Parts: sequence; C-alpha cells; structure tokens
Amino acid sequence: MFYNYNLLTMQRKVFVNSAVSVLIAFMAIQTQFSCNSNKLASAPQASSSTKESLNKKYNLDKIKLPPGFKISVFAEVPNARSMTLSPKGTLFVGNRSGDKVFAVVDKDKNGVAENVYTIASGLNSPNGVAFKDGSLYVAEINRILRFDNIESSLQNPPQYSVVTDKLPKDKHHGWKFIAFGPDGKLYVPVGAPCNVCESDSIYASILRMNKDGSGMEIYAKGVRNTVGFAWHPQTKQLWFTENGRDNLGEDVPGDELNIALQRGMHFGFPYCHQGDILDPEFGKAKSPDNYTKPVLKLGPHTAALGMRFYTGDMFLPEYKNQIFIAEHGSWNRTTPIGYRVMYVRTENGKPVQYIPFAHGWLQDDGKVLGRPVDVEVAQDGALFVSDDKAGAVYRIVFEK
Ligand SMILES: [Ca+2]
Repeated sequence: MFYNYNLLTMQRKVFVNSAVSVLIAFMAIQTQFSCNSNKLASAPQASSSTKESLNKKYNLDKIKLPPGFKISVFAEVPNARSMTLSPKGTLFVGNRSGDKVFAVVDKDKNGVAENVYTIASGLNSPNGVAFKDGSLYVAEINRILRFDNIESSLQNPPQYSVVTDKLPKDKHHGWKFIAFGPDGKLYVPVGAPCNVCESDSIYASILRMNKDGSGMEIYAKGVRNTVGFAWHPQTKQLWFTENGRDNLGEDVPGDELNIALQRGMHFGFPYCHQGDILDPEFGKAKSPDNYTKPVLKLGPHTAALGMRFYTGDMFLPEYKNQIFIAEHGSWNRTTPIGYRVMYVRTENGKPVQYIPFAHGWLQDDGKVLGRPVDVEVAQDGALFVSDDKAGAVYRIVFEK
C-alpha cells in the first residue's frame, strides 16, 4: 500500500543517517523517477492484477451492492475522512486521528488514482475540506484554513492563511465537516462539547460565515453533532445528518436526517431527541412540538456522517437527486449497527425509503472491515466512499 510512503520514510532515514553520496544519487534517481517532490505518495498503477489484489486487500469482495454496481479501491489514503471535489476533479480528503490533508488525482481518468499528494501536515484534526474559487478550505478543531490556488501546485502546496481561529477548542465533537452553500457562505458546525448538556449558544449549532471568515452567525440550533450535510440540488434546502445522544438506550434515540429550511430553526438538542423523546434530565417541562423534528429517523447509534445528493448520470435515473449516507457504525451498542452506505429515496421532498446500498464492512461475526465516513459524487457519476479505519477511498460504479 504505502509503497512510496514507506519509501519516503526510508529516504528520510537515509538522509538522516547517512550522507553517503551513492545513496543521495539513489535519492535523486528516485525523485526523478517519480517526477515529483517529497510531497508525493503514489498509488499503484491500475493493471488489472494490481487492481484485483488491492480490492482483495481492502476486503471489497465482502461488500454487497445492488445488482449492476461494483466497488473498487480508488486510492489508499490514511484515515480518510471528509471529502470535497474540485471542479477540475481533484479529490481532497481530510484526517481526524491523523494530522494531514490529501489531494487525490486520477490523471488518466481510469478510476484509480495515480497520485496522493500530502497538502498539509501537523494540523489539529483537519477533518473538513471545502473548495471555492480555486482555494481549498480546511477545518481544524478551532480554525478554518485556506490554501489559495491550490491546484496549480499540488506537489509544492502553498502556505495557508487563517480564515478564522475563533472556534471553540473542545475536542469532544470538535472535528468538523464543512461545505459552501448555494449562498456562497461557508457552513461550519460546532458540536456539543459533551454527550448531553446545556452549553453556550455557539455549541450544538451550525454556523455560517463569509468565505473570508467575516459575518459569522448561528444558522441552526439544537444540533448535537453533524458531520455531513448537503443542499438539495433543486430546492436548495440544507439537509444534514445528526448523531443522537448516547446512554439513553440500545434502540433510542435514532440518528437524524434533518432539513433546515431557514436560519434560526432549533432541532431539539439537548431537550428533545429524534423529534419525540424528551431528555430525562434536560427535557423536563419542554415540549417536542417546540423543536423541528427530523424528516427521517436513522438507525440508533449508527453514527450517520457524510451525505450527498446523487447528481451524476452513471446510476439509473431513479437515483437522481436521491441521498446516500455514510454510516460510520456504532461504538456502544451491544449488537453493532451501521458500517455501511445507506440509500434514502425521497418523494415530493420527503424520505420514503431508507435501505442499505453498500454493506458488509460489518461481518456477521461482528468483525469490522471498514468504516465509511463520507460519500462524494465523482464527475463521471461514480460514488466515492471514504473509510478511515481501512485507510482508503473506494469508487462505486454502475455497469449494467
Ligand atoms: Ca488513473
């Protein structure tokens, strides 16, 4: 897997441990050979045997999909978290337990990335990535960073500037998903700094701000933690997933799929969960009717994270403008749940079906092979899926 990664480590050791000219010459040849600086970690070439062995290495033969769909490894990306795609087709991928941001490039458009560039390292849970007007925006826990003109220099990425460093530093639910809305503003969630608690109004919210960080305001309230949202391609409404509280029961509350129709709506946390369960501690003397209910209850403890509307043309027409949700999987349920990509079909703007689309990362014996974090629609209509446990980005295509 991390062939060049390991090579890179080796090269560094070589540099540190010895200045023997032969080895430096070896380095030079390697550098020349890879046509790149030391920022580059390359994925293997896409010969069919390599592709097959890579798919096997990531257990993709165990993943079940509807008829006609196929999944393969697009790129090996350590701790692959949230994703964003540039108009040119560069896939940017963040880290949560790692400290890096990656740019993944499939130069010859054959469905396997050749290059995985490290854009930045040493960052504080740089989970969220968003792209706007040639710049890459990265969300750490308490800062938003901007890398200008990023695609002109993936091999030697520019220094970042700080858009804002005014966000809370709490690590609890501190990692972020970010995205630009149709209004051109950057939407930035701030999760609750706890399992369940009352807190300052900036917490348990979705903020929005201008792309220079000015004009920061609370857009949605009562949101325990969202790590995935998207705007409906037609209605332009903001849909978001939300993770329900823990320690209330095995089967409640459900995670939520919500719609924020306008600024100022309150989605219940910490008073009301899944739209109809008052919190035993904070919900006293409250009414569920005072809060916006989810449009769909997702499975309890599934850890629903990234979601996108399917805007591509590769899948059957029935998938158009419907929703895919990455469920990271439960960590505290006796019978584990999640570890899959779900499909939500809507009719007249309302969910009518919630079924597994890609599953098998959770084996029948309880073994976990991977944990989906985010989904993104590729330019050719394929669906990317990031997996932070296995450390990869997959590509799902429809072939019939
Ligand atoms: Ca390729």
